[in-house]
Parts: sequence; structure tokens; C-alpha cells
Amino acid sequence: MMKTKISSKLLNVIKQNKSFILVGHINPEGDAIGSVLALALGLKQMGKKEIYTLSNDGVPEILRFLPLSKTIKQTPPKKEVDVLCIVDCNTLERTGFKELKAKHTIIIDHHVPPDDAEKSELYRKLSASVIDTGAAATGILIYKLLSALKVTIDKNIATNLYTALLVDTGGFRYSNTSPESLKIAYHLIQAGARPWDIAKELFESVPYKSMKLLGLSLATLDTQDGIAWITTTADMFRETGATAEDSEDFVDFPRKVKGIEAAVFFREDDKDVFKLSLRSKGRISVEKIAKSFGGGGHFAAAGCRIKGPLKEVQKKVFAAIQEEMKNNSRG
Ligand SMILES: [Mn+2]
Repeated sequence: MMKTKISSKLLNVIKQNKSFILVGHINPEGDAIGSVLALALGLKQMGKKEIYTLSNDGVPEILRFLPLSKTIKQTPPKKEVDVLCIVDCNTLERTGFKELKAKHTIIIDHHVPPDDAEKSELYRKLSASVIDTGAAATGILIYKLLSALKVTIDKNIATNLYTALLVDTGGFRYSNTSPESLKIAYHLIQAGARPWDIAKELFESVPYKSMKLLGLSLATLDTQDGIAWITTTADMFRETGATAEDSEDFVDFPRKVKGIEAAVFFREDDKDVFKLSLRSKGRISVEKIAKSFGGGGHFAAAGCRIKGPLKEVQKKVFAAIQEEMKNNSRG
């Protein structure tokens, strides 16, 4: 078992206070929403009366099956609360809110904080935190925190946490699928989480228009020199009535192609304006490539925006990927 340090300071800040804001990150997914909701349910069980759950972008349709998801608000309370809990992110900027008023601030997260974090006002004011970059999901940290608080993991908490875990491990496929994540999943299923019911909501409930859009986009699949890519044009969006949200996971499809190192999804947002999603199968850093075009992300998943006709955009980005592959084979 990975050792996550849950300090008595953190436990005390939670035990000794009454009112809480729980907030995840912008453009939220299952780990952010599931972790916020599980923590809210745990605090409720402890008898806390005033809990505000926030998500700047609301709750994506696909996550509205989660217990308590209807309670999530997009606007913070006017009054100052005792404790602000920042969950599945570690800066105020990532929450999407400019100001959240609280006497204490705590962070529960598994992302790497920015280099200059220590200097920020948020970190100077921090009462306690648990930032464990080795945790597969923030849901795992919430599980450990609730256990340390002697909260009973009931069916609703388990459903939220299992969802968090399932999303961040890519359905228990990514490299963060460990004895620990599976052991906690085992406990969550024992506590009442229903794997098929949850997987069905997350992975088997694609809107029809999104599937039609995927069909048109997949027809553009092409591959060259270790790169596979697909393109979704503005015309395809028009034809199907789908929106950008419907193409959220499209880059996963070129990534499935055997023998490639990198996958790219080109989404036409405007005439000669493309949003790119980049994926690596583990050898090259697509974060570096995205960064060189003004974007960012992680080693294996990144994104950027490039202007120009499609052919030129592709030429530029493929050249950058080739360069990265070359550098990598030399190193
Ligand atoms: Mn996460």
C-alpha cells in the first residue's frame, strides 16, 4: 500500500469546523465531481450542517447519475465559511473561481503543484493539505481521509469514489492501475458500488449525435511515420448537430492503432482554427510538443490550438512530433 500522509492537522481542521465549501476544477470529470460529492456525503454523515459543493462548469451530463450531483452549484455562497476544500486541483485558478471566502483552506489532490506555488497567497494561507502525486485518483485520497475520519463508506459514497477511480485509471487500464487502486475498488464494491451500472453510465451512454460524429471523423483516419490522426470539421458538427463536448474522447481512437507512437485529433473550431489533442503511447512527451505551440498538458496527454489551413497545421505538428521521436531515439 502506498503511504499517504493524512496529518492530524488536516483531520482537526475538518473535525473542529462547521461550514465547508468543496470545489473541484474547471471542465470537471469523474474524479473531480466524484471526490467532491463523496467528501460532502462524508461530512454530512459527521453531522456537518453547512456544506456547499461547487463546480464552475456545473456537472457534465454523463456524471448526473452520481448520488447528490444535483446539489452542486455554480455560484459560491456570499458568506464566509469555515473551511474551503480544493479538490483534484491545487490552485485557485484551476477552480475557475476568483475568490472563495473561508477562514481555513485545505487542498486534497494528486497533481503536481506549479513551480511557483509556494509563493502564492493560497499556499501561504494553507491550513493543511494532502497532495500525493503517486495516488491514482483524488478519490483514493478522499477514501483514506474519510476512513481516517471514521466515516462509514456507504453505497452513495462508494458509487462516487468508484467513479473517480474508474475514470482516472481509464477503466483500470492505465499504468496507475495498482494493487492499491484495485484493493480500494474491491472495498468500494463491497460497500455497494455497482461496477456495471457505473461503467454503463460512463462508457456505454454515448449520445447518438456524438456517435454519428465519430463515424464521420473516423473515416478521416490516416497514419504516417508512427503517427495516427483523425479530423472533425465544422461541417461534420453542422451535419450531426453535435458539439465540441461530443468529441471529448475522439483522440482515443487514433491512439488505438497498433504500432504508432503518437495520436492527434484535429478539431476545426473556426475557419482555419484548429484545436489539437495529442496522445503518446509512452515513449515521447506530447506535452513538449503542445508547449511549443503555446499549449500544455501532461507527458502522455496534451493539447494546443493552431491557426492556419488544415494541411499546413498538420505539416507543422507532424514535423514537431518527428523531431521529438528522433531526439528520443538518440537519447
Ligand atoms: Mn484526478
